[in-house]
Amino acid sequence: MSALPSVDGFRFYPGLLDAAHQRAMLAAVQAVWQAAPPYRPRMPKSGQPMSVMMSNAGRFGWYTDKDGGYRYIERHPQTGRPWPAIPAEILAVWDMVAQCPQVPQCCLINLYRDGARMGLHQDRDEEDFAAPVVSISLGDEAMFRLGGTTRKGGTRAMKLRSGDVVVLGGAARLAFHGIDRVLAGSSRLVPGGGRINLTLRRVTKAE
Ligand code: MD6
Ligand code: FE
Repeated sequence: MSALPSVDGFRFYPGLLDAAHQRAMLAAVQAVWQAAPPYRPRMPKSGQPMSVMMSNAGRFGWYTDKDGGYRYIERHPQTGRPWPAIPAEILAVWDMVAQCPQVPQCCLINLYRDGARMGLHQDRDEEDFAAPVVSISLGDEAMFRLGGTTRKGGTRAMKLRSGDVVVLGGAARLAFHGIDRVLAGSSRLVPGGGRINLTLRRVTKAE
């Protein structure tokens, strides 16, 4: 990638996970889905369904619906059960790159199929932005867009491939970002096709 965004605290680890690690990560995600099936969250106010399907692991799960808005909840919205624990192989990636002594409290699992995308947003539903957000991409390639900390100003597009890891920390913790599109059929990792993105984060202030 020639022109990387120069936002302080943005780190890119292309190909950090090799094929064997990607397969292990996929198996871990599939085990989480067994206990916590992916669902389609709805946007606040409009109630419009998101195109991305979601589930979570960890104490807290990110969620949105028409009346409650963006928030963290401690139980799966359909099963009512607590979220499964974050799998060890996923925690290991945080330990490698986060440069943060605390453990992540949420692993949001996004599943992109059938033209799903994600508009430009900031991750700001957490109590504290001191800890970074660590993002792991699996399966089909995607065009990721990264901007600054306001909606004004330029953005950069970069391709995220299976096994790539991105960290938004420091000033980049509140950078705008999104997924413009997923390149369907660019990977054979995910059965049935598609892209999986895992984001690891802290939710509450340090105890
Ligand atoms: C995605 N990623 O890659 C969406 N958030 O599917 C995110 O929304 C994201 O990549 C926070 C930090 C890194 C990310
Ligand atoms: Fe995000």
